[in-house]
Amino acid sequence: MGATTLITVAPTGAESAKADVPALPVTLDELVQTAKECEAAGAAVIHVHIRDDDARPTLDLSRLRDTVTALRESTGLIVQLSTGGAVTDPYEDRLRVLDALPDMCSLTCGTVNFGDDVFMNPWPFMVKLHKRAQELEVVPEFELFDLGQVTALHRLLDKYGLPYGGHVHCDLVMGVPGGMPGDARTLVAAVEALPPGATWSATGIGRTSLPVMFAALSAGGHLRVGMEDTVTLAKGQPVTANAQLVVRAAQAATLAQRPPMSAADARTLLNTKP
Ligand code: KMH
Ligand code: ZN
Repeated sequence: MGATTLITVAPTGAESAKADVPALPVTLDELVQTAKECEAAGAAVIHVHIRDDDARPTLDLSRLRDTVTALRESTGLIVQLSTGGAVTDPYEDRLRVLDALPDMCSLTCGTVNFGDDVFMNPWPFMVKLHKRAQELEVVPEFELFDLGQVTALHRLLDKYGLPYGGHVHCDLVMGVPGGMPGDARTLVAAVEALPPGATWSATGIGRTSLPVMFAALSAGGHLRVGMEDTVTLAKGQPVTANAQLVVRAAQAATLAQRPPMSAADARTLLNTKP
């Protein structure tokens, strides 16, 4: 098998309002439909934030459980629940997300300014998430918004050991106002600092989406795309379906001679629970 590219789709996020972005999938039906389209377009992992009946971000456990079940019934995608939630979510709710027993969870490796807000991830919370994910056999994706967070990841692994499955997978989240910029030289610096043997994807927020995608492909990385991270294809051209972003990523990966990885191969790479 030749080299392939793991594509993660992050279809919803917690930041955009449905009223502003009508194509955002916010109901379970919309999410499942999006997931099917994105799987057909080449995604292997889905990074999930859910909404309540008023389309506001929620970490309601029973909704999360229903979401995991529905995505597993309708797709072969690896289901990754966000433990980041919205910037206003309390730590206990974010930790409880793991009780929905997804295949994967996000685990951000430090606090970062997040536009006008602060995304809080203090060390004791990181440790709690890491230990709970080990206990429940959920594979974390370590989210890195800044170079200092790479150092925190090393410290976490040194002190508390490898995650469930024994493999370290990271996602560089670039271009957040307050985090590392979305450019090639920063991407290379972050990748060079990762733990040996780690695999990684990268995503660029907003207008850094394409530069980060091309930098990641040329540096041998994987890709994350989706309306959580960008809601336009180009200036003045709104995304009308997440699958458009996945199709574009799959085309770029194929052009780079590393076509999309199947979900089955991604399960083997990430060592998610069978
Ligand atoms: N919504 C952001 C505050 C994650 O999913 O783990 C955090 C976020 C990261 O989206
Ligand atoms: Zn997220």
